[in-house]
Amino acid sequence: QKVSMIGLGYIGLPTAALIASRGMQVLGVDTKEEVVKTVAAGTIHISEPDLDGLVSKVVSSGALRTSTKPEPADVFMIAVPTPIDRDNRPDLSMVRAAVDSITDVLEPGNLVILESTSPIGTTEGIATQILERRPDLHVGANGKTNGNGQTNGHANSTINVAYCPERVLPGKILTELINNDRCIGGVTPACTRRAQRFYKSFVRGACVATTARAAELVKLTENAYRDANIAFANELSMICDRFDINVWEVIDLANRHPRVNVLRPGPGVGGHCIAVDPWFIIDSAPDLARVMRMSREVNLDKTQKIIEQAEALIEDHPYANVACCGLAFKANIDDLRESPAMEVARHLAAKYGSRIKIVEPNLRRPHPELAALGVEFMTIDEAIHCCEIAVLLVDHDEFKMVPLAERRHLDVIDTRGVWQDMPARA
Ligand code: SAJ
Repeated sequence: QKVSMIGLGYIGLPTAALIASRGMQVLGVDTKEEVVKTVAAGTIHISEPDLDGLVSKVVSSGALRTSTKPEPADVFMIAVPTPIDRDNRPDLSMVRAAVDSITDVLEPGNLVILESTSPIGTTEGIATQILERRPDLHVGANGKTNGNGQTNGHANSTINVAYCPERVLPGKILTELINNDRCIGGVTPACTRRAQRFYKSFVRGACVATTARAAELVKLTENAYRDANIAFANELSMICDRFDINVWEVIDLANRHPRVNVLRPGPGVGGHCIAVDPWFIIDSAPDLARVMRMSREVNLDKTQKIIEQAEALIEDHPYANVACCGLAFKANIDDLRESPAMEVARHLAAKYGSRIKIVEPNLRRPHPELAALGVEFMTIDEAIHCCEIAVLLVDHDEFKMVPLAERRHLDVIDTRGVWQDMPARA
């Protein structure tokens, strides 16, 4: 089979490389010339364990090629960004452009799969968009189909359109791509069956059939559910703060109940999924998605609360240097997207300038985001020695390993509960 992957980002590139390693001919398509050139040279532009070796192997064997323009293929997979705009409304312009780019090369029998996180109805919209420009085609109609998923009557003009969300965790993408269960929803049952057969050729997890609309909502539900659970923990941390109760102890004790599992509070929720996806549901049903909206608001408020706490502590110590420990959106990665830690650091750096020292052990210099902060970047050991205040923003392993004796002198705001052995602040 020939596969065209539209979008060579965090999901598209690993998926393209994995499929290529399973004996399929893959064309990776990206509008960015630089990405196309980087991958064509067998190298990668994102950081993900083991991906460099796999890409280099499939490029040198010829199984993965790249281009800025799609070519005819059997399967077209779309994995482009679906961000939200300033009003928290989904921006589907990249999906629409991707569909436009493949419409002219589509041939009967082709399968078009959307993997990008998308609002309910997007996949049906893709089918409509294609048919508007290609009235010669039909989308796998319900009814009797032959062995190829093609509907009798339109056997020579049928294409299939389906949605199959990615659900992989950054840092474990290659393993999770193979082992995670997938939910697959076609715009018709025939489309679902065709897409299911495709995924079964490289996925070890179950490939469960559903409708396109349900599959779209499944993906959004997973991340909205996690956002709501984190919001509960963050809300609890703010309540504990008001009553001067240790939130980590409360959670630890409450979680001893067999049916309670409170997640961990933090400086807010980051990453390109959990902080974004709930808005897709809220935008579709603003009158009904009340818990989801409130959860988003609580998690955003939590970042502001940490900024206020840090400011109050810094104002109390006018000559103190301040270590901002961690910038990534979660532990042991270098990803700064939507990172609440970055937001706190940016704010403090703008207000207190050279008094702020930044520690992010997972980022190599030079990094444009760091340069933009305009403050000194140092190791955790250096920061601890030159600072009197520490704002711990990410639970990186490097921070967990600092012994109490070395940080006893610090005034700490510990947003992740990593340094709970510190004596209480006066
Ligand atoms: N966080 C907390 N407290 C917790 C757990 C997480 O504050 O107890 C914060 C993290 O620090 C981080 C944010 O939440 O800022 C998100 O981190 P995460 O590890 O929960 O999730 P992501 O964004 O790395 O990946 C999620 C995953 N979704 C779910 O777990 C439901 C992943 O499976 C998805 O594939 C991914 O989103 C995606 O691409 O949608």
